[in-house]
Amino acid sequence: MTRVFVALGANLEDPKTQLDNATAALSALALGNSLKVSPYYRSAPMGDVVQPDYVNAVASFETDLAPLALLDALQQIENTQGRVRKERWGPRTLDLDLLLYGDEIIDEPRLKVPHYGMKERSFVLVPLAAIAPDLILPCKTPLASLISENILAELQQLGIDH
Ligand code: A4P
Ligand code: MG
Repeated sequence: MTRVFVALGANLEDPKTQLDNATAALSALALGNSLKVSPYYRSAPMGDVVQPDYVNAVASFETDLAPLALLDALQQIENTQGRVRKERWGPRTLDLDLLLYGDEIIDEPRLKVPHYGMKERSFVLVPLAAIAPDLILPCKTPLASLISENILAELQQLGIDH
């Protein structure tokens, strides 16, 4: 049994309903009542594609599925909710990214875990902290320090003379 974390994102066709439907589908994958879902957050689109704002969240649950079987299940949920894969970083009805699979580091053609973008994305880190504030990543970095680093990266510190 492994605790996993999944990022949810949607920016087409009533994103909030997409996330409601996705969390209902994830609860069917979760062992017992292990599912936790963060609040939903509105975020400006990352990247250069002009597209609507996103609604983002993070869910966590325990599973007996192996990593690739879990990826298959997540992609099945995306497909059921009308996901059409077109341009990279383009708009989507639902994106489910596997952020963490326990403490495992996975490097396979179809699956890289931890998810490559998670450490730089406030719309992932903040919902993650809402359900797992004390989380430590497999690289041993505490989630809380990643959030501080992200905030600092967005602010430019001036010199000390003032
Ligand atoms: N793949 C490898 N590792 C993973 C993993 N850990 N989880 C492979 C899920 N999939 C993984 O993904 C492409 C392939 O990545 C999959 O077939 C799988 O085998 P995809 O979901 O088909 O394509 P994508 O989502 O367009 O690409 P990608 O790189 O996942 O996009 P991102 O990085 O997820 O960016 N702005 C805001 N504010 N909020 C967002 O949620 N999301 C994106 C998408 C852009 N801008 C955004 C947001
Ligand atoms: Mg994706």
